[in-house]
Amino acid sequence: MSFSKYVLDNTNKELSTLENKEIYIQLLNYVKEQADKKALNSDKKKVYYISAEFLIGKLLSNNLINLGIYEEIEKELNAANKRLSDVEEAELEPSLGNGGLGRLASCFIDSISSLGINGDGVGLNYHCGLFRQVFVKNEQHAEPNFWIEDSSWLRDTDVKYTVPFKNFNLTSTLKRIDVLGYKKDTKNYLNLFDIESVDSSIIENGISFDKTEIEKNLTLFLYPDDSDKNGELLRIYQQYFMVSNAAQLILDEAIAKGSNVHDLYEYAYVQINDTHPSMVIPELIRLLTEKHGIEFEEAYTIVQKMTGYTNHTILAEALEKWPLEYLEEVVPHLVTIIKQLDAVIREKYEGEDIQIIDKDDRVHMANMDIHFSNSVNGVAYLHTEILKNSELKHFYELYPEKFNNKTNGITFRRWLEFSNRPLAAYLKDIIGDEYLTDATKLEKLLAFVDSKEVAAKLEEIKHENKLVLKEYLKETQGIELDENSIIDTQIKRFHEYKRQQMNALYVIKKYLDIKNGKLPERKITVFFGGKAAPAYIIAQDIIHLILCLSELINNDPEVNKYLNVYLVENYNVSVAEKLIPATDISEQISLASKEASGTGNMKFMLNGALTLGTLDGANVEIDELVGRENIYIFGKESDEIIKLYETAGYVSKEYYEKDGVKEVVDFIVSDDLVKLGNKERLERLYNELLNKDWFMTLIDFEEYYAKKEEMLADYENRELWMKKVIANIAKAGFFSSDRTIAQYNEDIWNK
Ligand code: RUG
Repeated sequence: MSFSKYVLDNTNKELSTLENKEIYIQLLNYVKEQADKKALNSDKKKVYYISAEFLIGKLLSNNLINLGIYEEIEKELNAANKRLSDVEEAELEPSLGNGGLGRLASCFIDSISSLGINGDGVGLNYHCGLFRQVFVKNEQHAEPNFWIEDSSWLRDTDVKYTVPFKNFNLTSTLKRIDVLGYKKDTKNYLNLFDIESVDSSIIENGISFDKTEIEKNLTLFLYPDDSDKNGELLRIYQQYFMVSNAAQLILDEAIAKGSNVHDLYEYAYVQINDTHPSMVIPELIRLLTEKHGIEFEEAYTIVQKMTGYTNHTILAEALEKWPLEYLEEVVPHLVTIIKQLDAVIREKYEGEDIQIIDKDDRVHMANMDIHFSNSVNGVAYLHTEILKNSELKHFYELYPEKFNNKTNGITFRRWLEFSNRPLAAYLKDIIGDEYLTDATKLEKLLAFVDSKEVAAKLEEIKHENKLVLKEYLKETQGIELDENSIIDTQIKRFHEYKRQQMNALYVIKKYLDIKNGKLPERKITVFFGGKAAPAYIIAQDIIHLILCLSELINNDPEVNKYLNVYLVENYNVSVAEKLIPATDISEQISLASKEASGTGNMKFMLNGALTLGTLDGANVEIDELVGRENIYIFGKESDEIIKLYETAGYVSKEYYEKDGVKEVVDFIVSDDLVKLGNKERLERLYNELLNKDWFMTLIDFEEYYAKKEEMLADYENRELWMKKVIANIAKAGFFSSDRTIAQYNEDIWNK
């Protein structure tokens, strides 16, 4: 039935008479009905991708594309004088994720479904999710981000479990979102556990609330503040709730399919995404022993065969280590199991750094994962090598067979087919549409590297995307973009290792250059986007610096003809979908060795932006694929950086003293800037850069500035630039998450 007919039958109204929000709700129901006709994937073995976050983005268009009805719906809407892009605006973006980790999980469930693999996501249904970012007086403020509406993609189920905590039990409810594969007859689910007693009225100003009221706060926020003990306890409550539900679901589904539990590993595989779901290991063992009467040794052997751990970082602070006494306060029944697992390892292996419980009675979640799973993977080639050769060296020596690399990927359905429709359409014209299911087919584009016609058309598309971004930013953020400027974008969580502060120093240098009469050939617009964790002070200070710079520069008539700087508010998937297709320069400037992979780098390259980056994470693979002539690499390499950390050999002052660096860093505390901002914040950041600079901002600054200048000069050679653009798009196929998932499926889930 056509959509207009569906609308008429359901509302007695013509499509043309409905408001965009009403059309959105009709489309939501229409899609759900189509989804109801699809069977679930049903292979004997099912994959459970457990993750604290799923940064799924809006689902309407993604689902229309995957159902293969996007164009048809667009046509019907146009005929009724409506625009699908306006209807898309009526959907609130789900707030279930934070950054790359959560977006990866979302690309993965899309690819799992698109490849027809039986595999679900499992997580929590946070009502306010990650905070909404607002800027007040050039500072970040956090507000709750309510995103669940009466009509939503969430579906109720009657699945309920009892989750036991030390002092009380909680009953869960399960909500589900359909995960439709690309043009598939089958589907999977994203399972999101929740509690009925959640109560957002306990939120006071901003995002603070009573952290001890677990029955009311458990599923309010993703990553609630954990800077005090109650915050850490709440995280443990959340994590255990997530994995206990997951474990019960896994067992129920396997038993329903005929498992006798001794063979559970033939029915289920659990991918542990980072350490947040690590307690699934002891929880499964607990259920197997206590509920199903299996001996402890057999239980952990079963669990070992059916779990794999993905590491996403080498930063020690992100590898969770829970104090045993906190676990005792929340889940004493799990502590018994964890101690038994610790004893098994202590009996077998010496060496403090590989033990599960350390001498300070902290439980190293990653260590438990590595011992009691059968696969440990990094997320890019370099990252996995660093894990094997340095961070997890002792484990690699024990279990070389467990270690493997799975370079991240992105789904091209969302990051090309939806977010860059003009490019996707043009690619189909010249190389066909096979790239949607076999991304390596993008290489056919290499035949057009020297084509002036293709170059001209791609330039036209970039300009068109800049105009779309311009309209969007004007409406949503009040930003006036100059569509004729070069767009240089750094969008990612705020963290010192990602070095947004180095980019801010570049902006200062450019500002000073312009003031001194050294004018850029063409106007540059620098975009930043991202949130800083509310307890991460220096990251907030970096945001403050950028907002002050933005105010100073954008209001200076001498400068704003040549340079604009914006930090978009509340950066999210929807903003990324507009920014990426319009960008020329992709900033991937982390301190080498620290960015596990990055996935924004892949999205930009696919959308025809050139990378300005260090040899870090997946940049290394981009460099190899496109060749050094098609990428702008600068900075110290990972080996050198790792050595500097080992020898404490970096002294930021030595770099600060160099010509041209001092005046740029000093500008942070100049009168010009301080009068726009908060002196304490700017001084703290300045002192941090001078006296500590743990993530070595200054070590690469000069090279970074020079490389960016080279890039801006190259941009003026349009023929040369467009050749590089074409080469980048053509080589992006490797980074399809379909490839990544096919590798997980073959090497880990069905080994
Ligand atoms: O920082 C990493 C990114 O490099 C990576 O691309 C992404 C997906 O693998 O995961 C990010 N990440 C790591 N997010 N959180 C963590 C540590 O908890």
